Amino acid sequence: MIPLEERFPRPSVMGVVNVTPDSFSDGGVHLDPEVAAAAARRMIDEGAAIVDVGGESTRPGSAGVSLDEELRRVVPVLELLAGEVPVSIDTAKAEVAGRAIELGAVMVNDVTAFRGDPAIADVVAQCGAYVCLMHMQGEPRTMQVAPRYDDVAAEVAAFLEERMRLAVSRGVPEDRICLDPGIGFGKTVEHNIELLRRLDVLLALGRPVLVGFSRKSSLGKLLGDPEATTGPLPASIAAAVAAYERGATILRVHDVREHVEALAVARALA
Ligand code: HH2
Repeated sequence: MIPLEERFPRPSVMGVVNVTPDSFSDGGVHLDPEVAAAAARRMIDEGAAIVDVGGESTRPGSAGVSLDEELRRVVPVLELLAGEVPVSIDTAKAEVAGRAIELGAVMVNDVTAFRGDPAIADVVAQCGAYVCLMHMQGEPRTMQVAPRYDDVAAEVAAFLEERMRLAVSRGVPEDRICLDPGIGFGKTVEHNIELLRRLDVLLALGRPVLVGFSRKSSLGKLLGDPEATTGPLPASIAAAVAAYERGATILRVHDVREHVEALAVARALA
């Protein structure tokens, strides 16, 4: 298996396909497996390097779903994609990750960085998948109540370094790992901004960085609405281009075509 940085050169776009009724920006849109699979294929046609299929919302306040329900949502989509499309499975459950890899997924995107279900490390190691390890302070149900850090960039980097060491000790080769600051996961607007400004602190860990700022509420708040729960497309594109220019490799986005076009120009001008 080639290193992640060769398989996903900078910048690569990851398209988001949430097979959920309650995701913060696209809940219910892709609940029908046919619709979800068609969206995934369209995203690849539009230039995404990979699509991230998820059956559990991690929006602020969400409580999680059962294993059976998560499998019921994502398995039909993966069956329809039939291994013809590069897929990342957005899950914290070992069983979902294993089933998804059997059905052709090449990456496991675990927003708990192997804390939710430690057995997921063995699945990733044994099946030879790529993995994204993400930082989150707290858990989705409560993470936005009062996020607090002394030095957000240093603390996020220390956490990701520890999780990466653990993954390697469990048999996951380092060159299959990418790291994610977890924009909006137990972070205020200011924390998210600082993480992007100081992305070099994460890059110093030596692994490709994935950033998911697309549609997140911090963007709407930055534009002046303190009650915003989402952010608009132009703001998402600006954040993705800024993240790319600061060194991010994979940009996780909902609106693939627009981001691919913006990043192609940013790359040409870099
Ligand atoms: N953000 C979300 C979900 N998964 N995974 C990674 N690695 N990085 C992220 O920033 C990230 C993620 C939240 O976005 P979305 O999937 O659109 O919403 P929801 O969790 O409500 O389904």
